[in-house]
Amino acid sequence: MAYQNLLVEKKGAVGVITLNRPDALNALNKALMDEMTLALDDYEADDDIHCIVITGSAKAFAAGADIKEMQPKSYMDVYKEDFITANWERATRCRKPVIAAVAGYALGGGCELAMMCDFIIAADTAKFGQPEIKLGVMPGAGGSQRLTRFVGKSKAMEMCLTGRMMDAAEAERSGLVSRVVPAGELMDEVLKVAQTVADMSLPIAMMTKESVNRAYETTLSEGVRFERRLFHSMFATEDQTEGMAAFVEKRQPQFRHR
Ligand code: CO8
Repeated sequence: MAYQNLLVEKKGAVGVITLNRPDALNALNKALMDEMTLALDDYEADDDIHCIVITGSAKAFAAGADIKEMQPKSYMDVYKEDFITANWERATRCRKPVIAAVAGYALGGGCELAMMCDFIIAADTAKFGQPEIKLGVMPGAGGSQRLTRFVGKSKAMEMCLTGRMMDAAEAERSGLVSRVVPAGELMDEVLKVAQTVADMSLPIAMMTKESVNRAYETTLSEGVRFERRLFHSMFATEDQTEGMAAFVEKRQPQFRHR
């Protein structure tokens, strides 16, 4: 399917989605987010895709929600249309692993979108921020919650109250991104990582992300119980049989994703 605001490309078992509104630094408008929903639906339904990458341009992953689109809206508009929730959280409902590859600005809704992914790999040019307060609003797509869980209260509070940006090194130190790579190598590195994930058993990877995500939703003892039940269920998969047999037989596993 051809999109107006995205580029989609399959690289083996990795489905790449590139935000593509260069004139607006990939500002996230309704049309783009509607397309993102469709693209994620497509990759989720595609048995050949085992991992998804969301990325932007060298200058901007995304400079936030589209301010020009938001500006004329009234309270009644945003309340009635339940602005944001309709399609903004699609990335959080992905069952397949999703990696954000961030170069340049990831601000406001852009930072929030990156944080909805399973992990973030950043170029050394990346800049993260929740500058909404400068517009007379606050984060609205999970930023005040997810940023706080990533970097802790003090830093999240400072960023949300001042709108200051965090560079890639600070983002890595604070646990917002899994690692930082030179800008010119971002996509090569991310695709390598994505391919590594894609080579694992897909159902096991899906259960693993479900379990890690559970850590954000529940108590430690319930999370550990949830993990154990999923762990037990893995012994009903062909891929567990194959993975352990391959280790014992000193060969590479041939996962069949079932
Ligand atoms: N929305 C709309 N257009 C944008 C946005 C944006 N968020 N960001 C940049 N643009 C446009 C600019 O207006 C400009 O367009 P034009 O050429 O037509 O004037 C073009 O992109 C290039 O931008 P700049 O000339 O400003 O580029 P600079 O390199 O000088 O500056 C910055 C880059 C610092 C990133 C600057 O563009 C900026 O501050 N952008 C706004 C950042 C921001 O405030 N983001 C938060 C937005 S609010 C938000 O995200 C709320 C999320 C809640 C969820 C919403 C769900 C729908």
